[in-house]
Amino acid sequence: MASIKLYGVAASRSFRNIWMLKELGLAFDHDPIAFNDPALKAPPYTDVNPNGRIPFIVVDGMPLFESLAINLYLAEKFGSSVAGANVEERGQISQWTLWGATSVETDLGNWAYHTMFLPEAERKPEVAKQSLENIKKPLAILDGELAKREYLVGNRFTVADLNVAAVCYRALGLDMPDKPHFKAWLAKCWARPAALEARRARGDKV
Ligand SMILES: N[C@@H](CCC(=O)N[C@@H](CS)C(=O)NCC(=O)O)C(=O)O
Repeated sequence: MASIKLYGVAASRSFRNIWMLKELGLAFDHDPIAFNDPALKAPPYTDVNPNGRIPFIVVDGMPLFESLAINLYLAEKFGSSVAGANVEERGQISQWTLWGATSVETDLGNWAYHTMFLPEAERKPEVAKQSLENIKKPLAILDGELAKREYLVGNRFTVADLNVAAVCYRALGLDMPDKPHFKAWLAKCWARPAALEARRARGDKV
């Protein structure tokens, strides 16, 4: 059995990896260090992740950071239908993962920060408005693709769906009647038992 230790409180991007670990049915140790814990910026943590950020993971002695890369690795290492079945599927899985990270994550995060997370005095309505405007186009593209197929790659749930749905977590709270295929896909991904476990780990009442 592999030795797996995940670092990072569940109420952070670490919950993406908790979802994947649960999806794969893997047992793991968990150090729930918080993103604002000063210990994260010093050894021994920086010996494993020099960025001083969470999440990171150590699998059989091999350290890895970047939440979405960790999920790609876990899917490959531990097999199952969530991994790409061939090099074409692996290419498409990388494509969607990088697309999520570059086309959606920053704007959706800024929208959430400036509508929910920052203290009210620090929220900038113009940033929230512009961020929401920016994500309309990529989410419309996703909606269009999901009108043609049930899942992003290979007609089954894969790590591509997991990574993009995880990046789109905050969109669960957005009302988007003009993007029905995206909404239905997002709800379906997040209704998976492993996804619900990950949300409960971060305190969501689901
Ligand atoms: N692209 C990285 C982002 C990592 C990241 O920024 N993590 C946040 C928590 S969700 C963090 O550790 N913030 C603390 C800091 O930046 O000092 C990933 O997906 O893992």
